Amino acid sequence: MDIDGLIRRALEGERLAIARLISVVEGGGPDLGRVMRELYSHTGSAYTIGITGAPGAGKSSLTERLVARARADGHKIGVLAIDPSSPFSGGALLGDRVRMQSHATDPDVFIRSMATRGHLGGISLATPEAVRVLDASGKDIVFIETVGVGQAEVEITDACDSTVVVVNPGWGDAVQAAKAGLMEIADIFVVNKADRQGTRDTVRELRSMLELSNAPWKPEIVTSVAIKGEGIDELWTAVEKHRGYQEEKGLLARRRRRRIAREIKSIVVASYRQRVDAEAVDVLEELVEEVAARRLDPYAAAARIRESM
Ligand SMILES: Nc1nc2c(ncn2[C@@H]2O[C@H](COP(=O)(O)OP(=O)(O)O)[C@@H](O)[C@H]2O)c(=O)[nH]1
Ligand SMILES: [Mg+2]
Repeated sequence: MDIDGLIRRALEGERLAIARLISVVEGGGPDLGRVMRELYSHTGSAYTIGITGAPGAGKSSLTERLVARARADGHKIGVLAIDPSSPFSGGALLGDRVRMQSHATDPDVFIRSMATRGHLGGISLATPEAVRVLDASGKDIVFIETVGVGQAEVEITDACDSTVVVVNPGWGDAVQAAKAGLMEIADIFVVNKADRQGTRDTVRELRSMLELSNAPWKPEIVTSVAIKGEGIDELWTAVEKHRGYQEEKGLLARRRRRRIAREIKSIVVASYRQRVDAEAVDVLEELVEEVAARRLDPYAAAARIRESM
């Protein structure tokens, strides 16, 4: 199937075409620029919700419930489960896929686990591109599940319209979330596995940490038992409230502009890296000799490469 055909069919919402375009995005191949050019004018209606937290916190279970909740309101849904730690495995998230199977026959739910195969900009560039494919294909809510450890992961979550941070009851979970840098990016906290002991302590702990912040939006704290579907309505309401707040105050537009700026810069950096890798090979070898022999310092060598490009 040629790219134009794929794009046309993806715009009509056809699953197979959507899946294949996301693969194009993951691969970061030569068609990427064209795909983005064709799709971009069809995007802008999807609202993205990041779900992040430690492995096993219940992100997938919550996402599955949220999908059902959002479907009840008639939303069309995309789900991206990001697993940057295993770049070559589609299989790592098999468990997730099995769990998400309750939506498998719903044509208005598209679920996909993602890894960066060859994408130069890494997962932090591939993810917004995949979101655009879903957006252009008519999905108006996109959930992005990612493990909240590591810089790339936090970056991805930070690039969503609303960010939900999942923690579990138990001494120190809130502290761990804070250490991972999740305190700053959380718009909503959910203490999942509230069927376990210590839920109230964790809520209290989160609340006292949040008191230190003087940001205008005070993140809501919700409790849930994802496996029983408890707390899902409250969580969804909290997300919608955050969305409403941002839209009302003009914050969503500002957040998206910041994100666009960051994305453009990442694309430039990625393309420079590609050029340096491709074009500087020969001259690099010579320069290494010069630098090793102390005839040139590394900064001067870098300047020569820049001039030669
Ligand atoms: N007791 C309890 N277990 C849960 C709850 N939510 C999820 N789990 C279980 O926790 C495990 C990890 O859940 P999963 O959704 O895969 O977490 P993820 O790694 O964050 O995506 C699974 O065995 C779930 O069945 C909950 O509210 N209570
Ligand atoms: Mg998961």
